[in-house]
Amino acid sequence: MSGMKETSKFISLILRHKPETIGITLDEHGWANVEELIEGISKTHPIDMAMLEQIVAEDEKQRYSFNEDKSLIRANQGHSIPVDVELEEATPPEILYHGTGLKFTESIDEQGLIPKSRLYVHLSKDTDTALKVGKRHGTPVIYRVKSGEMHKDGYKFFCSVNGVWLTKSVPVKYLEKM
Ligand code: HQG
Repeated sequence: MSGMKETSKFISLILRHKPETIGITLDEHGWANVEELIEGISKTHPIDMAMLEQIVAEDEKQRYSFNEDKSLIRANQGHSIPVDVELEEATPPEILYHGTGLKFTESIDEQGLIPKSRLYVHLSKDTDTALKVGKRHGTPVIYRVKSGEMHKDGYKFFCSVNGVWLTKSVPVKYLEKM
């Protein structure tokens, strides 16, 4: 991994899962203080404001956002710690996709999709993205999610500012293995 890629991965860990690793905290909306973040990260990873700005701007999934004056930064989604990133509730497309690993399918076919360590189940707009997500867990399997029907039945959906669809859980009856 290049220096910058590794620093970016570390930032994701801090802003989504373990801010305590560098002795910082996130506020209720998931914001970290940029100065504190840079100071904490720089103890183990190369980072300065210019590099942080580049990471935020060039991240291929647009994982992070600054506030207006760039004094605060947060991850747009993907958290395991309970923060409210002010997700926008939205009407999902009729079908969304979920990529997972073959090893999880027996359990999913029994229980449906649950968020596991994260706050939400992550859903993808297209099968290409779902395939990439699934490959992170070994042999990929894609489920088609009847999100339109779920929404009609009263389930809430959110779309993060970087375009990831999120929902609390998906019962088996809305799932179809592809
Ligand atoms: C599975 C990455 C057993 C679920 C990606 C998944 C995504 C079950 C795994 C984002 C289950 C959790 C999230 C059940 C769900 N029984 N297993 N009942 N229900 N699972 O990593 O969706 O690069 O927490 O299928 O691109 O893989 O980090 O979630 O396989 O958008 O920005 O439990 O993370 O984005 O794994 O990935 P994860 P995910 P970043």
